[in-house]
Amino acid sequence: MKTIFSPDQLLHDPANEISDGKLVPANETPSRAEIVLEHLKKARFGEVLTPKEFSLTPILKVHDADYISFLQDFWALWQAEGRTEKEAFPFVWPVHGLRHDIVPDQIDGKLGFYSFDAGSPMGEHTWMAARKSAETALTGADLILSGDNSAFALCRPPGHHAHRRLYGGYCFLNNAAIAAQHLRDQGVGKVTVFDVDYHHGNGTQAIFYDRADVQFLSIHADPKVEFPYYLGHANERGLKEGAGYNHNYPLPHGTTWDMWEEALEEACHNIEKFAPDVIVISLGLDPFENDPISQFKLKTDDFTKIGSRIARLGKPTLFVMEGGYAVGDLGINCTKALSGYLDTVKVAS
Ligand code: OKP
Ligand code: ZN
Repeated sequence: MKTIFSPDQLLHDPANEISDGKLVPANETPSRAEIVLEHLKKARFGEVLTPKEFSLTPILKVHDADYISFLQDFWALWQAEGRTEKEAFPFVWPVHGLRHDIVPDQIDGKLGFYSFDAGSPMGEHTWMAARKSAETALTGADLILSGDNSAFALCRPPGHHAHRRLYGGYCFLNNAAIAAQHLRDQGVGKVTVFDVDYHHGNGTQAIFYDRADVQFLSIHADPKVEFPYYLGHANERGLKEGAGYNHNYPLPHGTTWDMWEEALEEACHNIEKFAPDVIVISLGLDPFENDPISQFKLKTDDFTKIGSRIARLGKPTLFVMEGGYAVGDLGINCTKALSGYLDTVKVAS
């Protein structure tokens, strides 16, 4: 299995995030990607490629043009306003009852207009890193299109919380959605996006909610008690043509492998019924028991089992990295998921 990664993805390097009423050290750091890379190399896992360059076209299939312009222009606007802080946070949002049909000119108005949380620091190089992260996912999709049975897009910053025109949850461009859409546009008939991150993939769900050509499934902490709070309930099943193609498996804090596996089996059953041509896995490693911001209890060897079960679906599979913040264990957990997949594929063929 080839890995795709660009060192430019490390340029987004926030010092702090807002959490629990204060500025705390950022969780979504460049070291996350570095440790994964290090472990994959140590395990002689396979070639590591740098992503190809893409025009903005495949990104604009998923995100609105004005949102992309905002991400591109953000740093210049921030500086033009005379701000000297290295990171920006929104603090006012056009929620219920406020207008969201007029985009403000001023940077604070724009930050709130294009975000859904205050927990996602944006800095000088965020756009560059996010774009490279998306191109990493796109390159992975191209490997699948050219016949590779699997690929690992070492995406960072992550993507699954990003909506068409909203950033949040450390996510700016929805890498998995961009890859899935690219697969469709290059002629793949049906794509499944299966999100195993601890947090609900609200952005991916919203992007494909009214579509029958892209199935979305997510196993995550119950939004009643966990971020992103306002999406990810079991009764969200899709709209219009997409009715029946969205599946959420919210689980309580403290969930261990036994409960997680039950949801995994149900999800796999629904994937088999859908019979996708390609599967995109939003690979979050944060269901891990020692993750600093998560409250599931999966162990390192459980990631092997996840990879193995995914392999038994028997479809070309693109792994796209999402969350996972126990940096010391992230490399091993990620490697276990991918080798669990590969070892099972090898036995089967
Ligand atoms: C991104 B991904 C903790 C604040 C958590 C948002 C978490 C985003 C997770 N006090 N803020 O899904 O791993
Ligand atoms: Zn997560």
